[in-house]
Amino acid sequence: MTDGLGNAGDLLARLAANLASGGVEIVDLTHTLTPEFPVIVLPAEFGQCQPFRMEEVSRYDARGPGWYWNTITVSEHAGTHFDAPAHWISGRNLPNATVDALDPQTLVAPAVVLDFSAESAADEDFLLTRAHVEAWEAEHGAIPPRSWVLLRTDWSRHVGTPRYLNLREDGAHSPGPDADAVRFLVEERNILGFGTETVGTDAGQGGHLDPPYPAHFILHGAGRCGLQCLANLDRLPPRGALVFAAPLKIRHGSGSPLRGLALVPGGS
Ligand code: 23J
Ligand code: MN
Repeated sequence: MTDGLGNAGDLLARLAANLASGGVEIVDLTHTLTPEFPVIVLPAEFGQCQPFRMEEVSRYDARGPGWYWNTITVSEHAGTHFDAPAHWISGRNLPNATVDALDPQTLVAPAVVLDFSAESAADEDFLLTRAHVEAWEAEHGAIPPRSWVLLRTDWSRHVGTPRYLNLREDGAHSPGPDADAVRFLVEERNILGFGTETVGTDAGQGGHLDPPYPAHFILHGAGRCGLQCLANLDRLPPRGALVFAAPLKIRHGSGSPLRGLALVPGGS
């Protein structure tokens, strides 16, 4: 099989050799899943996300002398995780919209990284607009179709501090995209999905935008996916990373915790 880039078998052999030599490096996009890892807090009238739980079954003891294992209880939307289109009402009638039905082809895809960390440090409610995306493209080139668009805010550095959720009486304050930016990415750039370092693909105050939670509403209504609580986006190039983001195959699942990985050119 050829792919326009040469022989695909040879490509994989060269990839394996580059992984062994460090010519290609693997960046872990995943936070460690703990009971303390912050989960999204919705307005009090709604059902809430539960934190991760882990219960020991045995640890080389009377309950199992030669083995260690745990039982875990985990929300589909806790820790670094994947949002499938069926997560939102706008995607409820789409085909293959739950995690078990996603086309595996969508689980490995190129990524672009839009660095708006400075803007997010200056404004905790920073909203990414279409103009911001176009300015990024003027510098780095057009976003390729079927890409993940990852918004770097450096918010992952706040994990373990109150600043991560940044909750106040009026709700959470954290950066995210506005509706026009998401529409542009979906309709004019045909992206696979949108990923963030924060607990949601939407801004903390995204419930007050039009439509409410525009990233969720527009992405999932168009059959696109989300990634949240990503780590190490500061270690990715603006373009050229290849992301492996495969959710658990939960029957009819709306999302899933994830071990996200990115392949990047090494030696940087
Ligand atoms: C449910 C309701 C609102 C939001 C979310 C979940 C998430 O961010 C999520 O984890 O998908 S904003
Ligand atoms: Mn989610």
